[in-house]
Amino acid sequence: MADSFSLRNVLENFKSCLSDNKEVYIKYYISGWRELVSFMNSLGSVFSFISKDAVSKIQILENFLMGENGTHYLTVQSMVKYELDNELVDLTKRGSHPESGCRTLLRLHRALRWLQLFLESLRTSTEDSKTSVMCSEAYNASLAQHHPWIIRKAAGVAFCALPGRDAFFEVMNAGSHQEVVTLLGEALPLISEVYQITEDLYAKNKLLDLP
Ligand code: 1Q0
Repeated sequence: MADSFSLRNVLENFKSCLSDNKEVYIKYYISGWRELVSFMNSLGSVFSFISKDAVSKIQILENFLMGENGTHYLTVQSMVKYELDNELVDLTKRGSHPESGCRTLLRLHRALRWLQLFLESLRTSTEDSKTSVMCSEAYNASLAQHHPWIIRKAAGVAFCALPGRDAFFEVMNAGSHQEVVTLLGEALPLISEVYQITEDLYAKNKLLDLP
Protein backbone atom coordinates (compact mmCIF):
# COMPACT_ATOMS: atom_id res chain seq x y z
CA MET A 1 0.00 0.00 0.00
CA ALA A 2 2.86 2.29 0.83
CA ASP A 3 3.86 2.87 -2.81
CA SER A 4 0.34 3.68 -3.87
CA PHE A 5 -0.11 6.43 -1.35
CA SER A 6 -0.35 9.85 -2.80
CA LEU A 7 -1.37 13.15 -1.34
CA ARG A 8 -3.52 13.52 -4.44
CA ASN A 9 -5.71 10.56 -3.45
CA VAL A 10 -6.31 12.11 -0.06
CA LEU A 11 -7.21 15.37 -1.72
CA GLU A 12 -9.55 13.66 -4.19
CA ASN A 13 -11.45 11.95 -1.38
CA PHE A 14 -11.91 15.11 0.63
CA LYS A 15 -12.97 16.90 -2.53
CA SER A 16 -15.60 14.21 -3.23
CA CYS A 17 -16.83 14.52 0.36
CA LEU A 18 -18.94 17.58 -0.26
CA SER A 19 -22.31 17.27 -1.98
CA ASP A 20 -23.81 20.14 -3.99
CA ASN A 21 -25.74 21.30 -0.96
CA LYS A 22 -22.67 20.99 1.27
CA GLU A 23 -23.46 17.76 3.00
CA VAL A 24 -20.53 15.50 3.89
CA TYR A 25 -20.54 12.02 2.33
CA ILE A 26 -19.39 9.44 4.88
CA LYS A 27 -18.15 7.13 2.14
CA TYR A 28 -15.47 9.56 0.94
CA TYR A 29 -14.73 10.81 4.44
CA ILE A 30 -13.72 7.32 5.50
CA SER A 31 -11.87 6.67 2.23
CA GLY A 32 -9.80 9.76 2.92
CA TRP A 33 -8.95 8.36 6.34
CA ARG A 34 -8.11 4.95 4.89
CA GLU A 35 -5.56 6.61 2.62
CA LEU A 36 -4.04 8.44 5.54
CA VAL A 37 -3.86 5.27 7.61
CA SER A 38 -2.10 3.38 4.82
CA PHE A 39 0.38 6.22 4.72
CA MET A 40 0.85 6.08 8.47
CA ASN A 41 1.40 2.32 8.37
CA SER A 42 4.29 2.85 5.99
CA LEU A 43 6.00 4.99 8.63
CA GLY A 44 6.62 2.06 10.95
CA SER A 45 5.19 0.09 13.84
CA VAL A 46 5.50 2.88 16.45
CA PHE A 47 2.38 4.26 14.85
CA SER A 48 0.36 1.08 14.94
CA PHE A 49 -1.51 1.92 18.15
CA ILE A 50 -2.75 5.04 16.38
CA SER A 51 -3.64 3.33 13.12
CA LYS A 52 -5.43 0.48 14.94
CA ASP A 53 -7.71 2.95 16.64
CA ALA A 54 -8.30 4.87 13.42
CA VAL A 55 -9.06 1.64 11.51
CA SER A 56 -11.52 0.48 14.13
CA LYS A 57 -13.38 3.78 13.92
CA ILE A 58 -13.40 3.70 10.12
CA GLN A 59 -14.75 0.15 10.34
CA ILE A 60 -17.58 1.09 12.71
CA LEU A 61 -18.75 3.77 10.27
CA GLU A 62 -18.36 1.48 7.28
CA ASN A 63 -20.48 -1.17 9.00
CA PHE A 64 -23.25 1.35 9.53
CA LEU A 65 -23.01 2.48 5.93
CA MET A 66 -23.16 -1.10 4.61
CA GLY A 67 -25.76 -2.22 7.15
CA GLU A 68 -29.53 -2.43 6.89
CA ASN A 69 -29.94 1.24 7.86
CA GLY A 70 -27.18 2.28 5.48
CA THR A 71 -29.27 4.85 3.63
CA HIS A 72 -29.36 6.92 6.83
CA TYR A 73 -25.57 6.95 6.88
CA LEU A 74 -24.99 8.47 3.47
CA THR A 75 -24.01 11.84 4.88
CA VAL A 76 -22.93 13.14 8.27
CA GLN A 77 -26.09 15.27 8.26
CA SER A 78 -28.41 12.30 7.66
CA MET A 79 -26.55 10.21 10.26
CA VAL A 80 -26.88 12.89 12.94
CA LYS A 81 -30.58 13.30 12.24
CA TYR A 82 -31.28 9.57 12.15
CA GLU A 83 -29.33 8.71 15.30
CA LEU A 84 -30.75 11.62 17.30
CA ASP A 85 -34.34 11.05 16.16
CA ASN A 86 -34.09 7.40 17.13
CA GLU A 87 -32.20 7.93 20.39
CA LEU A 88 -29.21 5.97 19.20
CA VAL A 89 -26.61 8.25 20.81
CA ASP A 90 -25.30 8.23 24.39
CA LEU A 91 -25.35 11.95 25.11
CA THR A 92 -23.85 12.30 28.57
CA LYS A 93 -22.23 9.03 29.52
CA ARG A 94 -21.51 5.80 27.73
CA GLY A 95 -24.45 3.42 28.06
CA SER A 96 -26.46 1.40 25.60
CA HIS A 97 -24.95 3.03 22.49
CA PRO A 98 -21.21 3.11 23.18
CA GLU A 99 -20.30 3.02 19.49
CA SER A 100 -22.77 5.35 17.83
CA GLY A 101 -21.91 6.79 14.45
CA CYS A 102 -22.02 10.29 15.94
CA ARG A 103 -19.46 9.68 18.71
CA THR A 104 -17.25 7.63 16.40
CA LEU A 105 -17.16 10.27 13.68
CA LEU A 106 -16.46 12.93 16.31
CA ARG A 107 -13.13 11.22 17.08
CA LEU A 108 -12.10 11.35 13.43
CA HIS A 109 -13.41 14.88 13.18
CA ARG A 110 -11.10 15.99 16.01
CA ALA A 111 -8.24 14.20 14.25
CA LEU A 112 -9.09 16.10 11.06
CA ARG A 113 -8.36 19.33 12.92
CA TRP A 114 -4.95 17.93 13.80
CA LEU A 115 -4.39 17.05 10.13
CA GLN A 116 -5.40 20.51 9.01
CA LEU A 117 -2.98 22.18 11.43
CA PHE A 118 -0.16 19.79 10.66
CA LEU A 119 -0.48 20.10 6.88
CA GLU A 120 -0.69 23.87 7.15
CA SER A 121 2.50 23.92 9.12
CA LEU A 122 4.22 21.58 6.64
CA ARG A 123 3.09 23.81 3.80
CA THR A 124 4.64 26.91 5.34
CA SER A 125 7.69 25.14 6.79
CA THR A 126 11.28 25.92 5.95
CA GLU A 127 14.25 23.62 5.45
CA ASP A 128 15.19 23.54 9.09
CA SER A 129 11.66 22.91 10.40
CA LYS A 130 11.26 19.65 12.29
CA THR A 131 8.30 17.39 11.49
CA SER A 132 8.19 16.08 15.07
CA VAL A 133 7.83 19.64 16.39
CA MET A 134 5.19 20.58 13.80
CA CYS A 135 3.29 17.40 14.53
CA SER A 136 3.29 17.81 18.30
CA GLU A 137 2.33 21.48 18.09
CA ALA A 138 -0.62 20.56 15.89
CA TYR A 139 -1.51 17.76 18.29
CA ASN A 140 -1.31 19.96 21.39
CA ALA A 141 -3.58 22.51 19.77
CA SER A 142 -6.22 19.91 18.87
CA LEU A 143 -6.52 16.24 19.81
CA ALA A 144 -4.40 16.40 22.95
CA GLN A 145 -7.17 18.22 24.82
CA HIS A 146 -9.33 15.14 24.41
CA HIS A 147 -6.72 12.55 25.37
CA PRO A 148 -5.63 11.34 28.80
CA TRP A 149 -2.02 11.69 29.91
CA ILE A 150 -0.96 8.18 28.95
CA ILE A 151 -2.05 8.61 25.33
CA ARG A 152 -0.45 12.06 25.10
CA LYS A 153 2.79 10.48 26.33
CA ALA A 154 2.62 7.64 23.79
CA ALA A 155 1.79 10.08 21.00
CA GLY A 156 4.80 12.20 21.97
CA VAL A 157 7.08 9.16 21.68
CA ALA A 158 5.62 8.26 18.28
CA PHE A 159 6.11 11.79 16.93
CA CYS A 160 9.84 11.54 17.58
CA ALA A 161 9.95 8.64 15.11
CA LEU A 162 8.56 10.73 12.25
CA PRO A 163 10.79 11.04 9.20
CA GLY A 164 12.42 14.39 8.55
CA ARG A 165 10.84 17.05 6.39
CA ASP A 166 12.56 16.03 3.14
CA ALA A 167 11.61 12.37 3.50
CA PHE A 168 8.09 13.43 4.36
CA PHE A 169 7.72 15.48 1.20
CA GLU A 170 9.10 12.51 -0.69
CA VAL A 171 6.54 9.99 0.63
CA MET A 172 3.67 12.30 -0.13
CA ASN A 173 4.43 11.25 -3.67
CA ALA A 174 3.25 14.41 -5.38
CA GLY A 175 6.33 15.67 -7.18
CA SER A 176 8.87 18.30 -6.22
CA HIS A 177 8.75 20.23 -2.94
CA GLN A 178 7.19 23.12 -4.77
CA GLU A 179 4.51 20.91 -6.29
CA VAL A 180 3.70 19.42 -2.90
CA VAL A 181 3.40 22.90 -1.41
CA THR A 182 1.05 23.92 -4.23
CA LEU A 183 -1.06 20.81 -3.80
CA LEU A 184 -1.25 21.38 -0.04
CA GLY A 185 -2.45 24.89 -0.79
CA GLU A 186 -5.28 23.38 -2.83
CA ALA A 187 -6.06 20.59 -0.38
CA LEU A 188 -6.24 22.66 2.78
CA PRO A 189 -9.28 24.81 1.97
CA LEU A 190 -11.20 21.61 1.13
CA ILE A 191 -10.20 19.90 4.35
CA SER A 192 -11.04 23.07 6.28
CA GLU A 193 -14.46 23.29 4.67
CA VAL A 194 -15.30 19.68 5.50
CA TYR A 195 -14.06 20.30 9.04
CA GLN A 196 -16.05 23.49 9.49
CA ILE A 197 -19.31 22.09 8.16
CA THR A 198 -19.05 19.12 10.53
CA GLU A 199 -18.04 21.36 13.43
CA ASP A 200 -21.05 23.66 12.89
CA LEU A 201 -23.43 20.73 12.59
CA TYR A 202 -22.12 19.13 15.78
CA ALA A 203 -22.19 22.46 17.63
CA LYS A 204 -25.75 23.13 16.54
CA ASN A 205 -26.83 19.74 17.84
CA LYS A 206 -24.70 19.98 21.01
CA LEU A 207 -22.68 16.91 20.08
CA LEU A 208 -19.15 18.23 20.51
CA ASP A 209 -18.59 16.51 23.87
CA LEU A 210 -20.10 13.10 23.19
CA PRO A 211 -18.64 10.50 25.56
C1 1Q0 B 1 2.01 10.64 11.01
C2 1Q0 B 1 1.77 10.96 12.41
C3 1Q0 B 1 0.46 10.56 12.86
C4 1Q0 B 1 0.08 11.32 14.06
C5 1Q0 B 1 -1.35 11.21 14.35
C6 1Q0 B 1 -1.73 12.13 15.46
C7 1Q0 B 1 -2.77 11.57 16.28
C8 1Q0 B 1 -2.28 10.96 17.54
C9 1Q0 B 1 -3.40 10.25 18.19
C10 1Q0 B 1 -2.95 9.24 19.17
C11 1Q0 B 1 -4.06 8.51 19.83
C12 1Q0 B 1 -4.40 7.16 19.25
C13 1Q0 B 1 -4.75 6.14 20.31
C14 1Q0 B 1 -6.19 6.03 20.64
C15 1Q0 B 1 -6.90 7.07 21.04
C16 1Q0 B 1 -8.34 6.97 21.41
O1 1Q0 B 1 -8.45 6.85 22.80
C17 1Q0 B 1 -9.03 8.21 20.91
C18 1Q0 B 1 -10.40 8.36 21.48
O2 1Q0 B 1 -11.21 7.31 21.09
P1 1Q0 B 1 -12.17 6.63 22.18
O3 1Q0 B 1 -12.94 5.58 21.42
O4 1Q0 B 1 -11.25 6.04 23.23
O5 1Q0 B 1 -13.03 7.71 22.74
N1 1Q0 B 1 -9.05 8.16 19.49
C19 1Q0 B 1 -8.83 9.23 18.72
O6 1Q0 B 1 -8.64 10.33 19.20
C20 1Q0 B 1 -8.82 9.04 17.22
C21 1Q0 B 1 -7.44 9.24 16.73
C22 1Q0 B 1 -7.39 8.99 15.25
C23 1Q0 B 1 -6.05 9.34 14.74
C24 1Q0 B 1 -5.99 9.14 13.27
C25 1Q0 B 1 -4.67 9.52 12.76
C26 1Q0 B 1 -4.53 9.11 11.36
C27 1Q0 B 1 -3.26 9.65 10.86
C28 1Q0 B 1 -2.92 9.69 9.66
C29 1Q0 B 1 -1.57 10.05 9.24
C30 1Q0 B 1 -1.54 11.27 8.52
C31 1Q0 B 1 -0.22 11.58 8.01
C32 1Q0 B 1 -0.06 13.02 7.77
C33 1Q0 B 1 0.55 13.35 6.53
C34 1Q0 B 1 -0.42 13.27 5.45
C35 1Q0 B 1 0.17 13.56 4.20
C36 1Q0 B 1 -0.85 13.70 3.20
